[in-house]
Amino acid sequence: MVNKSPLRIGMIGTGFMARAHTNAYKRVGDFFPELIHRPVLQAVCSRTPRKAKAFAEQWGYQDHTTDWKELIKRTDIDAIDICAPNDAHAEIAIAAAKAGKMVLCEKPLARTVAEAQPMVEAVEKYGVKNTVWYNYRRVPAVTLAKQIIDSGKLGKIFHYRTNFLQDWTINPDLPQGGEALWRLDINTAGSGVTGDLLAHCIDTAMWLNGGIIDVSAMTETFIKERKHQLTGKVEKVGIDDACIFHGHFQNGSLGLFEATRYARGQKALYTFEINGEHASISWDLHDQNRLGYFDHNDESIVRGWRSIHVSDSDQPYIKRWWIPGVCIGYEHTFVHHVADFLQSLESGENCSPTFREALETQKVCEAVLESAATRSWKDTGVVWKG
Ligand code: SOE
Repeated sequence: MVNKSPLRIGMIGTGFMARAHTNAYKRVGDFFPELIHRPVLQAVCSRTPRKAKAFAEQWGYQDHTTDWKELIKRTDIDAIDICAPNDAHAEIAIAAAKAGKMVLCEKPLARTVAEAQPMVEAVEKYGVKNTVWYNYRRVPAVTLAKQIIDSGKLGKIFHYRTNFLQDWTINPDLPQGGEALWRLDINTAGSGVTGDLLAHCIDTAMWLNGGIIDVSAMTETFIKERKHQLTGKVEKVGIDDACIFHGHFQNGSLGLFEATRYARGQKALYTFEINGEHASISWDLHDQNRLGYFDHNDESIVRGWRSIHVSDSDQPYIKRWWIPGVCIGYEHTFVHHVADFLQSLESGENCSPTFREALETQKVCEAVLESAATRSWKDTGVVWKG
């Protein structure tokens, strides 16, 4: 590492997201060689000693521990990456900020707004760099959608329609809780699809189309009771299995959002379509390198939906990778996020979404859950500067 400034990472967690982030730390220097900072895999933490050791050996962390507090105290760590379940985010993030560490937190920021608020205050009070891993913003086609919208090509926006559909919890015999299934346990996760899936849709939507000001929602829990992994008892399921809401954006457009884990056949079908006065855009995670684009200004005889293969060097992030026309994938979104984070250390800018921006997504999630519980419209209280 010639003339590079190490950014020593303390990773908390060893699951799917810890792998995705670690891969990004390892790859970023090769593909963004001009960046001054280079991640160094300093130490990884898991409550299970065997997992901590195995993860460190497999992914190349220099050290491992079972105690996140010890990790945060270490003077040879610059940044804490929180890939632990949602109920651990607040305590770890606040302690890390107090210790002067940068904090990169997996989404959603927290379980509730009340939990998220002091996290924002802590990173701002202690002046530490922070970001939340809403990775889909950094799919090149999604970033291109942002550029097109910001250029004004769509004109006035009327509609924002989005889905995140999965099918992995249909089986009623699936237990809740424990290491693999904490997303089904209300105490650990905070909510079901609203915090896990709609949070992505809301983050992308507000980034592309501005703040969501009010919502009217319904949620459903299809399987009412499941055995809990930790207690062995059949317990009430507290999470939302499905959630549908609509609402108004600050710019006057209408939003329609749906997420479920009960769409048989859909594994991670995240889609959005945006309809403007002059043009429309559509995107689909299952075909993530393509962006649908319809321009009403096209000559009428050739007017129609274009399917733009976002793989050319003048499109976002693409020149970093291979040759025009070949594809990149899911893992690259995390590499792009790390690259932008490292760039923000050089420029002094924030790396979006910051904790403060992610708090706005949290407010929408909470308003959605409250609206569903009370069967009434709720103002979100979102402050969106965009
Ligand atoms: C849930 O299955 C999940 O892994 C989410 O937690 C992620 O945030 C989403 O990107 C894919 O689905």
